[in-house]
Amino acid sequence: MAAGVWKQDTLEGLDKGSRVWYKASANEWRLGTLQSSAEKAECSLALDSERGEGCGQVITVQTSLLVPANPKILDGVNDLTTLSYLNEASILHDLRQRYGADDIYTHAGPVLIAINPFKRVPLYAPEIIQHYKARQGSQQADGYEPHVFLTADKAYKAMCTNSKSQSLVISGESGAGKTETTKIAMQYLAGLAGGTGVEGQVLSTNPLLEAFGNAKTLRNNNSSRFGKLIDIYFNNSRHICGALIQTYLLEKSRVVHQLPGERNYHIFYQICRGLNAEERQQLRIPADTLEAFRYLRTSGCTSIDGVDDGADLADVKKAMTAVGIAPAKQANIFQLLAAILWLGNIEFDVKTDDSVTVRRDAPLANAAALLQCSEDALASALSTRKITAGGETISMDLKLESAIDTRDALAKAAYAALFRWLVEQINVALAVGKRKSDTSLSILDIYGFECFKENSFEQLCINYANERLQQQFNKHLFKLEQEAYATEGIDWAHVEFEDNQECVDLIENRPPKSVGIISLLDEECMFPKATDSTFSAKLRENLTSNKRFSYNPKVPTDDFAVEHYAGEVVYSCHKFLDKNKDSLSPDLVELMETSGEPLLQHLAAEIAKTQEKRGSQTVGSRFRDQLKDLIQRLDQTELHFVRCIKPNGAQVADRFDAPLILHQLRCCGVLEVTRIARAGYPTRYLHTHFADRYLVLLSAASQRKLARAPALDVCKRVLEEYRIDRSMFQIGHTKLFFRAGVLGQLEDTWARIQRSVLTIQSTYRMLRCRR
Ligand code: AOV
Ligand code: MG
Repeated sequence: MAAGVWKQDTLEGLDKGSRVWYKASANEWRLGTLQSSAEKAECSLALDSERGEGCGQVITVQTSLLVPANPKILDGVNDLTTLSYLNEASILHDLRQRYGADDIYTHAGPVLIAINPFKRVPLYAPEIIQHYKARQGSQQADGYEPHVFLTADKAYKAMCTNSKSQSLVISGESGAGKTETTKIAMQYLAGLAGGTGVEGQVLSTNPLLEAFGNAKTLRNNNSSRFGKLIDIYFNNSRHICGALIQTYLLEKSRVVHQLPGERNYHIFYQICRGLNAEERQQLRIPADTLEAFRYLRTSGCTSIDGVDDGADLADVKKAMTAVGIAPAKQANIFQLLAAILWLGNIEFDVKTDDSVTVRRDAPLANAAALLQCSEDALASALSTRKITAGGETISMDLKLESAIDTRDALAKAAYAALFRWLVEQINVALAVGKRKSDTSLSILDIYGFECFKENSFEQLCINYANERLQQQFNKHLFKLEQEAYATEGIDWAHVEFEDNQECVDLIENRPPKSVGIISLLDEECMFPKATDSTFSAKLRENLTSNKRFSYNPKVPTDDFAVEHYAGEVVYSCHKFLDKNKDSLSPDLVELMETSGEPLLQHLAAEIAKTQEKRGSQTVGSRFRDQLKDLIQRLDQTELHFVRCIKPNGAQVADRFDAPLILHQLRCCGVLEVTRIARAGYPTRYLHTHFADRYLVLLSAASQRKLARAPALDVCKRVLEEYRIDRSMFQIGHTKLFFRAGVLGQLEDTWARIQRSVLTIQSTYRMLRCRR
């Protein structure tokens, strides 16, 4: 066994008086002091009086439920790899201590852990930015407290030094703090590499995209309902010169429906509350009540504690102006939003033959006026569908459910198109100096893993995205690392990690290799007679052999369950087919195209173009392709991982819900990452590079002797002359592997020699000049 790492986490050598953690229940650890030796199956333990009930109590416990605790001196260390004993209880204890002191950031080796404080913490002042900005070199991070600033700084400086693109991959479950962390990182980069003015525009994208793409969910009052990758570009002098935003699958069903207690997209409430009387009148928005609108009313929640929607509108308008959306265009946008709200209020009357007519009242009149189309055209687009059969086009009356779906489809399509258009506008504005630069720093902020009482197609997509990211995390921090040791023949105790390949396969496998949820869904979407129930039956028929898939045969529903890396989620198949097809009837596109409103007309043209481009590709398979692209792009960069942790489900400050946190730490592999980092050898050199670089450090005699020797001999001699401890390095077939921090002494000496060489050279030049 290499490095003796695992031994340290056993009870070996612990005796009476040793501090230990006792596993009191599945998720609860209690600190105590051994009152007897830990050699027998049971031992006596005095529970620590600092915490919990039963203070000072002495109990008899099973020895198998104990793990060693760290000495007090290690309480609250800022890198988990420095703990002497590495076990869940110790990691949790460390994070608890730090969180209690508002030290929300902690290193787990190469990964930054960020615990959401749910309150303002004094960690982001300009002086603190200055402090990190002053950090020298791309490697040296000693003496700096863990911080997103530090992680962003490392990425930036690595980019400057190696001219290699970097990415910050920020993950964590819904409400864990990804979006805030992204903004903090962007704020740091703007402070570090601003100056061109573009950085202000880059920052402005945040309030804008949040207004249109974030909403209150049961997990997070400001939940991102789209994924976002922002590439920030730098010019030759390494200042921000442009950016490019790519977004992923906006949850558009939210425009027409939200779970009780959730809200629609922020922007709707912002315009209702923030526009002045005159603007509201023009948009036909009633003065006092959002309850007038079905799309805002039915969830029973229209406000968020501590949020002033009206005031936020001012920021959104400012942000729009900053990215070049002029006030006239802004008015168009608001008009379209108001139209969507009125669309939602349109009612249908059912005739005796079950078909419907559109009720001719205020909602229809208002929606038509705002969309700038005739009431008749709108009514007919919502209540009939043209079908072509045998070369003849006939108009068919819709039944109530189809008419409602059509109305909602129009609202969703218009909103989604508006969102895409906004992103486009932002990208045009930010493309300023983009092409002049070859390296970028990208930040990924997607929707976090989520599990509600009811989960649908959207949750499957969101959780699938998280599953892919978890896989990438595993690959970079476990697989590649350990494979490198294996191919180099390094003595290494393999660290097991939770591989989620099976779950990724379950979702994305496709024929001919196999089938997965998306491919089966696509297949069903091609059958005209298929329903959500036939889809559910198909899943059960084909996927039961995958351990990650299950369903409850006793309950007569179309539900199925997926065991995700972060826990089991039960999905309802309801509307899966429709959401995957996402078809928009040509009648609706035509209606939009004939609108007198220029923005809507433009959006209609875009919708038509996109539909043509996508052909029959479904939402699910497009999303799968997008994720594949995303992962490939990230893989080409140097990755920096930030793991956000949600400390409690109530979204409140100063509450450390240990079981919840432990669950997240377990799911995302923090314990294993720390183990690998601690046991690992993060610094590597090819034999030849090491020999070339450090030959000059050898004594003159050794240098002469080894002038023509193989590189490895030089390496060995350097290690020997500098007395590098045998436990601190390993020699691989082509590379040397060092533990963190070992090369400091060699590098210092090397730098000193370089300086004296330079001094000698310049003195020599000076003397020559004088002569
Ligand atoms: P998320 O992005 O991870 O969830 P957010 O970044 O929106 O989560 O964070 C949720 C809330 O936590 C924010 O609105 C803040 O109130 C608070 N918060 C997070 N980080 C900080 C911080 N560093 N300082 C102070 N407050 C913070 V989701 O988008 O739902 O997956 O889909
Ligand atoms: Mg978010």
